[in-house]
Amino acid sequence: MRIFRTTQGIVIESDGQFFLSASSNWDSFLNREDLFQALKTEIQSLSPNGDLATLLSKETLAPIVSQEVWASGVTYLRSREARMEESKDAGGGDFYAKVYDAERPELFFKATAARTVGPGAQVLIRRDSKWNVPEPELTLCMSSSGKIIGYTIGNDMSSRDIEGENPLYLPQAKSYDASAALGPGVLVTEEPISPETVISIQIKRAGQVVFENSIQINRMKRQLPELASWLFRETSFPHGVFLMTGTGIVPPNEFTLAVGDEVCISIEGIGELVNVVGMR
Ligand code: DO4
Ligand code: MG
Repeated sequence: MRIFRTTQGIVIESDGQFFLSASSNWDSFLNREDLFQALKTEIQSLSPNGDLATLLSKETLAPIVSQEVWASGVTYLRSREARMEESKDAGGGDFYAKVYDAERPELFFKATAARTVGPGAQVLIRRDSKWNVPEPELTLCMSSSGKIIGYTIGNDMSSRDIEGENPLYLPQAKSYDASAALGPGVLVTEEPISPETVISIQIKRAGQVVFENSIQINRMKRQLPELASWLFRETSFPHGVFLMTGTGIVPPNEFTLAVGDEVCISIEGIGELVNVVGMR
């Protein structure tokens, strides 16, 4: 099942049928340990409405209201390699090798809802950066009790020159207005997502594909419940939280995003998150 936050209310999709939920409060709707069962029960009392499919293509909002967005880093070998290369002049490369092998993962605060955009909205690159990339990441949706209740697509927009200059600049490289995109909806499953699930990204410039790649989530060094349980150590999330799980796809070093690029990230079972790159 998938759930979508839209301008017209909360839409539940089940087996290709669309239902408008009776609930209008995203925070309380989402933050339920038994979300899958609750959705199954709710749709029994609702009538399917085919018009909602059309609504979804234009009116879907980021699936976030009061939740925070956190992110994991250096969870795939490709991310470890890329960070070590970009920070070699700063002598920071060693940190990335160490965190890849350490028991404690890298976890960082990424964004509030106000700095997160949804499908179709602009993601921004910083004016003071010359090297920017999208990071396509499977994103966990977790309840306040720490349970993984669903999955969405995340784009952890990153300024590689700022991050590479000094690891202490990470918050500036990662967290700024419209630096995070989430959506389109949240996939809610009874069983954990399959490790064979593929994440793909395609970047188009003036209609031409300038970068594309894919990876399976089983290439991740860490387990999803492991990342989830580290996040909840000594930290509470009264409305639940989104956790980006790191990127396994980094474009070659000569690639940087440009204003007007279209970034399309897809994850099997969840859908497609499309955003255009802008600058203020
Ligand atoms: O350590 C820097 C950030 C890593 C990250 O965002 C990733 O691996 O996805
Ligand atoms: Mg990332």
